[in-house]
Amino acid sequence: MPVKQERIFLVQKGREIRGPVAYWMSRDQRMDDNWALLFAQEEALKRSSPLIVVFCLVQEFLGATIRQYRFMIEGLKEVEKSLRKKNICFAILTGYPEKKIPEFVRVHKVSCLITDFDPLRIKREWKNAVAGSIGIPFYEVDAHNIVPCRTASQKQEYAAYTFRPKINRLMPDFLENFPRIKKHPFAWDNRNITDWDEILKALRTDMTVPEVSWIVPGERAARKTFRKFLLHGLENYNAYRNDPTKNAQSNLSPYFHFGHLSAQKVANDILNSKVNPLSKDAFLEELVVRRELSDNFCFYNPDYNNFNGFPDWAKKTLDMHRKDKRPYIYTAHQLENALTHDELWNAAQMEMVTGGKMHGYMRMYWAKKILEWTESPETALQIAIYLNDKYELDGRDPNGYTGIAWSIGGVHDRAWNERKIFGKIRYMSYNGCKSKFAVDNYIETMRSLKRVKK
Ligand code: FAD
Ligand code: FO1
Repeated sequence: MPVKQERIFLVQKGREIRGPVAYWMSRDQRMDDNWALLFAQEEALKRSSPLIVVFCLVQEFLGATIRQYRFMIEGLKEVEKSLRKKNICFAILTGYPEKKIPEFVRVHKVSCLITDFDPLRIKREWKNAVAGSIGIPFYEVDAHNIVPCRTASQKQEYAAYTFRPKINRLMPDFLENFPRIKKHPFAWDNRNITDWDEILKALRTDMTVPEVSWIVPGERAARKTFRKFLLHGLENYNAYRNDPTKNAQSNLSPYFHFGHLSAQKVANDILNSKVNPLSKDAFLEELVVRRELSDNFCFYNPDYNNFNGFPDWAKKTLDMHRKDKRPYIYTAHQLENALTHDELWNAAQMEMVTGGKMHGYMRMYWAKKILEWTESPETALQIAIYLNDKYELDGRDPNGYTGIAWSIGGVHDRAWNERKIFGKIRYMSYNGCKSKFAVDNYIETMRSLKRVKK
């Protein structure tokens, strides 16, 4: 069953030559359930050519540290092993993709280049630069969204309620089962196995943020985590998902972020499960509507990570309250080290710094307080993004830029009753949290976490 046309975007036509087909893997770092890889194999079989998967490792990526690089590299090692069993070569390049990918295409006479869809600015710059330097057909395949981003909507959606009907109408058509990757009949003779120790040693990334041990990277561990959640966690998701004292979230976001797991595969399995419909709907609302709405926002709004990206009503109301007195003002350093007067906020910051994953409910409170305790919305945005991208395993992701823009700039939200500093941006309070969950237990738990050795 061929990959659906709507998932494939022709970046540039190019001219046909003989040679291997290459999948430039970036966002979807997995072998199974990956439309970009499946399309690349279709193209290679059509040309009776070898199939290569190439990954270009950059030394710096949106503030990532050894915590995220280690997680990613462990996942890539597993991809290389799985591909080798299918007679598909995995090549890792180190350096700038704008240079390294065209060089790879030229040296190995690649006949067709495929990459995966990603709305982030940096990725679109990489792709435009590569397209300008190669003369062969170049495709981009949306392997991240169930409904391809360009198909779901041709414009920035106002909110989940405008996006949801479009997704729900299109989803049945796109929720197909994945064919398996075939053992590839044409071998590529330039095989060399990656020296991963060398790769890790050569990394020039921030080594001060410790790796985490509560989650195992890679496709296999992702599937195992999902199966366990499906069997034991999903049932109570609706009841407890907003309670940070209960471990009721799926913990799948690091796997979705690095592409170790297909959201489409997860959605299919959930729809076929016998779990209580309330939890199924609640989870799919997040996994499909909210997650794919984030790609919509980052794809259609070039200002997804700055004040200009906020809706007009939000910019107006925040502007009107710029001069409001701020009872508390904290520096980035004080916030990073959880040195505020608010023990609940400090606990959330510690959860992120030590564990690399803050509870979803706390992320809203956390970001909104940064708006309240800094001198301007621009400073708040900059600090929230900096901390989120430095410490979260799932950071540097459209979900993050959108989640922060929702919290600070009312993106996908509506106006609420006006108040100091926030204007009509939705407010969240310590007492509001107290009415929802056992705040003291959460604070206690985070206090007991070892402090990150500076
Ligand atoms: P679950 O509750 O189990 O949800 C399952 C999946 O649904 C998630 O993995 C995610 O893919 C999707 N999802 C859930 N909530 C949201 C949401 N609000 N928006 C979009 N998709 C969602 N998510 C990230 O992936 N990376 C980030 O850097 C990130 N930063 C955020 C910052 C702020 C200020 C806010 C308010 C939200 C942020 N989110 C981010 C969204 C959400 O908080 C996380 O996706 C979620 O907590 C991840 O944990 P989970 O996989 O256990 O979630
Ligand atoms: N993608 C790449 O193609 N090359 C990289 O070296 C790379 C590093 C990296 C580090 C941390 C991180 O969170 C993401 C990273 N990514 C890299 C991109 C990632 O795979 C995702 O595509 C995007 O971040 C999600 O949109």
